Amino acid sequence: PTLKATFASRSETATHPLNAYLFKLMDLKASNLCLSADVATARELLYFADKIGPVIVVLKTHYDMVSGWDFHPQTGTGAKLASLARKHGFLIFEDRKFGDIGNTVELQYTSGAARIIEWAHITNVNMVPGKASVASLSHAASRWLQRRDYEVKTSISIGTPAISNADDDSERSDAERTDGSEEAPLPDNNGRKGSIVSTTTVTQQYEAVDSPRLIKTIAEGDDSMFPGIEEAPIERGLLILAQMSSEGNFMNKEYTQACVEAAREHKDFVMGFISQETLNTQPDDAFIHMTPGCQLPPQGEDENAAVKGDGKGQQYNTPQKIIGVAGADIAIVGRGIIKASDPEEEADRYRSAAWKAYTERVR
Ligand code: BMP
Repeated sequence: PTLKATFASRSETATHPLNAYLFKLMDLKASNLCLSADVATARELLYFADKIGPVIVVLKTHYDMVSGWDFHPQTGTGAKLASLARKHGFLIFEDRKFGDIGNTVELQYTSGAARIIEWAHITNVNMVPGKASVASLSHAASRWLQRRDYEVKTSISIGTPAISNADDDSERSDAERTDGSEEAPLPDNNGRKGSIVSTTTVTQQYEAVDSPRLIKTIAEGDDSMFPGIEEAPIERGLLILAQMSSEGNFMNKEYTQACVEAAREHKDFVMGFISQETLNTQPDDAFIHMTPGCQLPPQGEDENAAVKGDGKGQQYNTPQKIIGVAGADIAIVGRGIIKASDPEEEADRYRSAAWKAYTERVR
């Protein structure tokens, strides 16, 4: 039912606020391209986010392959990505593929060092353990939103005690320093502020950090926000991994159908699917579909010629096949862009091919 509908019209009828935003962004940027930023260092990740940001609508991350990821909630890699997302106009999608019992995925989503929920607008789930994992992630997201609302209403001040250990140390007289080193000491029971009590306080204050305000802080004085669109809504969204691009995967029709059912049961949280084709079959299905396993033949060759796999199980289709024939909405491209000799130019070649497939589809 959505094959002929334009992204602009789907923005109007979307049930999920992030879909409404994303479809509008796609229309505005003339882009249905997602960059899969599969790089080994945080430096490269931020480099690509900044360079390719202008031509994409989603930046997909695998934070767990990135070394040098800075976990600081206010100044770390997640916060920097969020700031770039605002500047260039794209959503951040952490391709975490949660796949465990409900209680575990809730904790993995909201806590730990990475605190994915704080910086990723979108994440995804591998529904093998059952539908409960979707319900649990949804529950975790609404609790997170409630806590944020509460914090905004009561305006808890954030403060910076977590990073003020170094300052505390510098306030001490040299005689008090143990070894004269520049390093801030870890909190311990002997330190002036390093008691167990203050460690707990620091943890609580980390808990109180909320990303929209921190994004604003980072972006303050930065008027280069992507023009024509407001900041992304604070809501969080989920994609269900319903089909895979890899050879011999075990996601059969029945499994895919169960994913669709789970999505329909959680429309307020599930934006859509990672799939190889559109899965919107009922009149009121309004899901978005993002498809990996996408490459173009080398420049100068027939744009619609078949592309070989990567020899490690990955299979590729062209944007024309993915968007034009299979009816997906967003093409996800990793190495096709990242490994190109000119990634910026290549990203625009992908954007243009995927957009052409879309415009021809809705014509
Ligand atoms: P590439 O374009 O370099 O092949 O990268 C594809 C990206 O999409 C990888 O990050 C991979 O983890 C992801 N992916 C995929 O390839 N197939 C799927 O079915 C689901 C994925 O998330």
